[in-house]
Formats: sequence, C-alpha cells, structure tokens
Amino acid sequence: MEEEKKVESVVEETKPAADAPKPDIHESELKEEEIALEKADKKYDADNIQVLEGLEAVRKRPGMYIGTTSSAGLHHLVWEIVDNAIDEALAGYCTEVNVSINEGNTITVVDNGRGIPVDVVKKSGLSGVETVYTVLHAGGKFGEGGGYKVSGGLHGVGASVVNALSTWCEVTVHKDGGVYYIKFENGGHIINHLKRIGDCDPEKNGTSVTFKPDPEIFTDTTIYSYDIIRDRMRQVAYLNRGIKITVEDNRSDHEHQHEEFCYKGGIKEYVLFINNNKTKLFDEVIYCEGTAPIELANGNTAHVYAEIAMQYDDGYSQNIFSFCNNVHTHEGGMHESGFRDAMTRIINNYAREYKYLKADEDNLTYDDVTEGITAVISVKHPNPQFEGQTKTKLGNSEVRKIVSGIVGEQLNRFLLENPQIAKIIVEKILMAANARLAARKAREEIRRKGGLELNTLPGKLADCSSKDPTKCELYIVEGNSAGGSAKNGRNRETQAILPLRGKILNVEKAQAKRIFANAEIGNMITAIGGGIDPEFDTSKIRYHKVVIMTDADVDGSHIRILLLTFFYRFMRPLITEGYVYIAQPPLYKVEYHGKQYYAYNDEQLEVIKTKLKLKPGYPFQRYKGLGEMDAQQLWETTMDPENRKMLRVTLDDAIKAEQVFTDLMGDNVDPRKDFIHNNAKFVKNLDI
Ligand code: 0RA
Repeated sequence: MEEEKKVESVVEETKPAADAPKPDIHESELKEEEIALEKADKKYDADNIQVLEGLEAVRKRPGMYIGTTSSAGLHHLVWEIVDNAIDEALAGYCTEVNVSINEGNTITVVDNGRGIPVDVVKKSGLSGVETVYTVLHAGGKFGEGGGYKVSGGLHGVGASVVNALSTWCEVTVHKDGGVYYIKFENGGHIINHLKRIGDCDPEKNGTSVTFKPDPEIFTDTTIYSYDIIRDRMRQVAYLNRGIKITVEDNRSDHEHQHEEFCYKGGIKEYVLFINNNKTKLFDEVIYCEGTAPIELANGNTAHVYAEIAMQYDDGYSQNIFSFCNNVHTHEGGMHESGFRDAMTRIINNYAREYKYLKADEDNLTYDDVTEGITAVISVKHPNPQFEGQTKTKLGNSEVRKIVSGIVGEQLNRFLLENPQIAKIIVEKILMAANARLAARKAREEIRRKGGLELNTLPGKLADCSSKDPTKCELYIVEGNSAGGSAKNGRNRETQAILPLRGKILNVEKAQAKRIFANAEIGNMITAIGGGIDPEFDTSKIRYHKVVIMTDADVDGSHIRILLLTFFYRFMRPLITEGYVYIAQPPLYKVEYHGKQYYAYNDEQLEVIKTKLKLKPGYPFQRYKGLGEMDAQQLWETTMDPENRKMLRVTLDDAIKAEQVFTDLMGDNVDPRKDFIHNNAKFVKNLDI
C-alpha cells in the first residue's frame, strides 16, 4: 500500500506562487497561465496577502484547527467538506451528497445544493468560492442573510482549512446554467482565479470538491479508511432524515466498494439499527420532536430543533447517544439533562397515577427508568456552545427546558395512548428498582464479608508494594497456574497479580444482584478500587494499567471479552480513559543452540525460521497456554515493560462497541460465534 509520492513541486513560502516550476504543464499553457495571474495579482494583491497569512497559520499549527495530524485529522478534512454540504441540505436546498475515495487517496465530495456563490464578495474582493476556500471561518456565513440557520461540525473550521492542508484542491460549481472551476495549489494558493468553463442545465446546481491532503502535514498516514468514512456517513444519514449519502472506494489497491444511505425514519431507524441484535421489549420506537424559539445575542429570534427516539430491550444497560448539529456529544450536556428530567418526572407520575407505585414507596430513579433503554437525542442549534474536556458537552442552558418539555409532553401522551406498552415499560422499571435495592444490599454484603471495610483487598491478590497508581499495574490472569508464574516473575514493586478461576460471570445476562454476589467480580472491584458505575471514579483507582492476560485460544478470548464487557458496563471510564490493556504473550518458542527465540505471530515465526536456517522439522514449541511458561519466560516475553507488547483498549465508537457487546453477550448465538471465531487467534488491534 505504498503511498503515492508527492509529484508536485513545492512553492517556497516567500516566492510568489507564479514562480513555481510546473513540470507537467506545456509551454503554451504556462504562458496563458502567467498572463491570467498577472491580471489577477494586480486586482487582488492586498486581499491575497491577508488570505495567505491565514492559511499559513493553519499550516503552521494544524492541530489547532483539526485536532491532530494523524489518521483522525486526515479524516477530519472529509468531515469538514461534508459538513458544508449537510449545512446546505439543512437549509433545505440539497438532497444528495456523494463521497468518494479516489486513486492516490484524494477525496471528492459532490452535493446537489445551490452551488457556492461565484460572484464577488464585497468584503474579500474574491469570488464566493475563493472566499469560502481561502478565508478562515468564511463558511456559508458571508453574504446578505445567506447564512445558515444551523451549522454542523465539531470544530466548524470550514473548507479553507482543508484547502490550507492540501497539496491541491479543485472546486467545480454548477450554478444557474454556468460551470465554474478553480484549482488551489500548495496549501490554498490561488494560481488562476475562478473561471467559467462552460454551460450546464440551469436546473442542475451543485458543488464538487476534490482535495489531496498534503503528505508534509499528514506525516503518519495519507491513506483513507473506507470503513471510517462509511461509518460516519451512515451516522450523518441517520441524523438527517431523507438525505441520501453515497460512499465509494475507487482505489485500485483496495476492494471496490459502494454504499448508499438514506433513512426516511432518521433517528427512529438509528435506534433500530443500534438495537439490531437485542431482544426488544416491544417493537415500537418512542419518538418525540419539536422546535422552540430562542433569542440570539443580536436580538433576533432563531429556532432550536430537538428530536428523541428510544426503545427498551430486555437488558440492563443504559445507552444514550446524544448529538448537537450532528456532533456526537460524548460528554452529554443540557440536552441529556432535559431528557433525564422528563423521563424521571413522567414515569414517576405515571407509575403513581396508575398505582404501580404505592404512596409510601420511594420515587424511581433516572437509572431505574432508563435501564435497558437505547435512546438517540439529536438537537439542531443555531449557536451551540461546546464545552468540556473534549469539547463534546452541550452547554446551552436553554436546551434543557426545551428537550424536557418536548419529551415530557410527548412521552406522557404515548403512555396514555399505549397502555399495554406502558405496562411493559413500568413493570420493567419496577424490576430495575427492586434490583437496585437488592444490589445495594448485596454490595453491603460484599463489604461486610470483605472484613467490614471496602478497602480490604482480596486474598487472591498479590499486590505490588508501590502505592503510586501511575506506576502500578494490575495483571488479571487466567488460571491459577499462570497466576503462579506471573506472581513469581513479576516486578513486585509495580506489578500486582489477580488470578481468575475459570470463566467470570457474563454480566450482560445477569442481574445486578448476582453480579455483585460473584466472588471474582467482587475481587476485581476491590482490587481496582475505583468503585463501580454510577459512582466509578478513576481518581481512586489503584493501578493506571489494568492488564488482561489470557491464553491465546478460544477460551482465552472468551474470558477477555467477559472482562471487557464487565469493564464496559460497570467501569466504563476505565476503558474510555485508556487504562485497560491486553497482554500479548508469544505464540511460539524456538530453541536453537541453547538460546530461546519468541514469535508473537506466524509471520515472526517464519522470520525466525529463515534467520536460523532451521532445518525442516526442527522442533519449535507452540504455546497452548500461559501456564506452559515458567516465571522467567513469562516475565521476559509478556510482562517486562522493556520488552513486552501490549494493546491498549480504546473506545473510538461507542455505538459500535454497544453493538459488539450485544452481539457477543446477548441472546443471539450466531454473531457471538462469528466474532469469537474471527478474533480468537490474534487480537490485532482491539478497537471496540
Ligand atoms: C452560501 C450561499 C449559498 C450557497 C452556499 C453558501 C453553499 C455552500 C456550500 C458548500 C458546499 N456546498 C455548498 N453549497 C452551497 C446560496 C447563494 C445563492 O442562493 O446564490
């Protein structure tokens, strides 16, 4: 997958762009271009300098504008361009967006909106297209009253940032019967101004953009992932009902792919998609929506739109995915607070009114009323305030009342109109409340049994001597014999060992009461020390690395998944904040002239065999389990921080993770079999 070599020559920052040598342009073309540029330079000189300074700032500190220059930043460029097209769709002028990955990892985004304006914008002295692509934050906000009501995008930095970080960027606009074209080069330089290059059907408007990310900026990788783009485009299609989005991979060194996403039901269908393999309590998706006026800082009135879709399943987890302007608000915020207010209020009122709750019984909690729920909350706001550590928490306080009002009224009506479903929901919630009370007792029981104090560590734990959590590691080890080797081989100062006896309980299928009564789980909770959901607190954890060490076989991967499920459901921040690791023990040992060589996969084994010129049939050992290694071997190959390999478990996509865990741990057997079969041997990169 050799990345395409950069063929364009680089224009020196200080040189005027026209001096740049152009090896692949013919003599006559070159002249024509020079003439055009001369004219342009006279007219636009002053503005251009400002513009280029803006784009230079982006190139100097790209992280400020797109977060990172790794793969995530590379994909961010696509989101920026797609956001513009989605904005045009939200304004009501665009119905279709096509995204393609081309040969050489360039990206094309085509929309059928009004077409970016081509006439000169007073303020910049440049055409609308040039303004959007060279002025920071210009977006769709220029022009008289032409600004959008709602604008998507996490950073919302706009197309000019994409242009600044591209080797070249071509824009073609079909507008009112004309076809217009411009190509920017070397980080947004205008070589030739926007030019009318032909005619078209005046009914067929739209914008097409193709850009090539600059490999000097994206030094990690310039290779696009079809799956990442596809997943995000599917999500955008769910969040904006009726918009058709196509995704295509046209690279010759990749499998050709083409998918189309268009959902009339929007987030209602999204909930069904997320719940695909779950056992639902009922088929209906409860859906609420509404708009509410708000006053903007300038005194104008604008509207907030909110929609909520939810469904209950027979499980015990709560899955709430919230968005503002298509941005996944991982950290929640005011829309989630409004949802929480309304859910708790309405269900309690209903349960009291219809005597499911007696007068002397306590109110149901939010966790009770949302046990087994999957909900998507989507808000479109003209002036969103993103707060929090990762800027994914919606801060607009007026949104709380708006969402609470919409959900309150419409959920109440739903319950009144559907008494059979209401009965199913409330009975499920009452069971949740009972389980909560039982779990509290069970938890208290654990504490008592553990010697009255929560901080009495389990007897099976071989703790480390350091008390500095940032230095400490907890190895959770499959089986007592491997546990023994690990105890003897470890660094006693920083490495603690907790052996597990056989399989742990599947928390996905067990009730809270059983979960907390389970000894293995109790041991993990006390050893880790951060408590459990909803009070789980990473500032209290005793180890900053929790390492799952299981055999490289089917049983091992099953235990690993059971542990991850437990962490995901009860200590989620342990995963989201990056404290969970998977140890990588070797699969083979080769003995040669008294020396030992280890291979962690089949390719490495081949390399070792070749290097050592092993005669065919020369004995090498395939490790069947950790227990086959003695303490010294386990230390050298798997635990020594100097030599070991570990995978850090990440949670890039919470919705995908939700589905993986349901597939793996839920009622349906087939998806589980498939996953374990496919992932049993090597967990190459466990992104859940
Ligand atoms: C401002 C005004 C008008 C269209 C757009 C922006 C526009 C921007 C983008 C970015 C990607 N695709 C786009 N499509 C449209 C409308 C101006 C008019 O009505 O002439």
